[in-house]
Amino acid sequence: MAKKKINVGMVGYGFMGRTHSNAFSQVGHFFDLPYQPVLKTICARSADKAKAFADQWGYDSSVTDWRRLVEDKSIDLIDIASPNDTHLDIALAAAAAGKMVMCEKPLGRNAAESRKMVEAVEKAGVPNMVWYNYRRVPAVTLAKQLIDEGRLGKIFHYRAKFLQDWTISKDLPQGGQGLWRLDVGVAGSGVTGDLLAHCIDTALWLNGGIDKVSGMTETFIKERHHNITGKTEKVGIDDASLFLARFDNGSLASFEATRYARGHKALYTFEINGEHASIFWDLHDLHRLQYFDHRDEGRTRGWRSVHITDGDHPYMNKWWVPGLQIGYEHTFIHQVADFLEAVSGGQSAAPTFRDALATDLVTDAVLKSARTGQWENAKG
Ligand code: SOE
Repeated sequence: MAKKKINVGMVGYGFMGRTHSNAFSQVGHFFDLPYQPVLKTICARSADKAKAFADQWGYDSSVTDWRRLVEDKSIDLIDIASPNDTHLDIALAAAAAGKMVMCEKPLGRNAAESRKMVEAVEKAGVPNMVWYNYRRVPAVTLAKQLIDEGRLGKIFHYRAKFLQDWTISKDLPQGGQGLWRLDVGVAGSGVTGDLLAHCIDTALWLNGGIDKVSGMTETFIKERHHNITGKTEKVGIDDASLFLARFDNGSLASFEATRYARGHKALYTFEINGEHASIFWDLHDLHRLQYFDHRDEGRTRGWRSVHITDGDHPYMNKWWVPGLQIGYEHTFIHQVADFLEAVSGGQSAAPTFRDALATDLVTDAVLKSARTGQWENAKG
């Protein structure tokens, strides 16, 4: 049976424009879905770059103003993969035009922006989703299944970190393509919104709501050359951000993110300790889930390193044969697959804009706590 086409208008052609475009292109090859995404129009500020991206990825056309996507009646879905300061206006206009909306994380530069976006998509009743892709690493999805089945028992501890090292040089400028993450006006915050947000999204999904946080941030390099203004300017982002948290289920947590951990490129790890069992996961070894179960027979009890490549592991029956790994880009493909499945039932797929607002409320609370030195409410 012919599949119904979903015409995609993509805003942004950077790292995330590529991961999303790849996901839309690949999903129909591996997942049997009622819908087939079509790469219709790419939008980027530079006409040449937009055209080159369209040619490379197979978009039908390119434009330089995202409003053209919103006005285009043939476009069903607008995907926002442009810098954080563009998310709000595009999402509001797309929802008002009745388009489905997907948005790269973090949803807003702060929770106030995210709240407006949630109101817009809910008022319009349009399917929506935010690209917190790590939920769809098969090992992470398996962790969710094990927790939901009660295998860990009561959870005592949640520990997460996301470490990078790419901004240590004081000569690295802020602002502009590739470096807007260092410009607070564009990004909203530093590692809190960029990296901790991933850890928080996963944590809220796996372990439930966060009640209170106590945070600490630091900006190690105070001034940097600004690529747009051409001047040396104060750095407004947090370079490192750490916080303690209490979850609603009574568990205690610690979170850490930094771009100053020399030797680490994208070391996202989490460990969860429960009454009966513990789980550990590491993005650098993403196809493995470490699992310890105290109920195992004592003489052979120990940490198991489960290779998440078998057909009964989440998503893996869509890929190769048991034992063969998949990687980072597949998490985005899984996300599109789940979204299209949800859309066929008139639903959104998680994390929805509302789910992502919950993450932004936590990141806002962490930044506030870092300023006040107090524990802060993480639910707004
Ligand atoms: C930052 O370097 C970054 O690209 C984040 O923006 C992504 O969300 C993360 O997945 C990898 O690191």
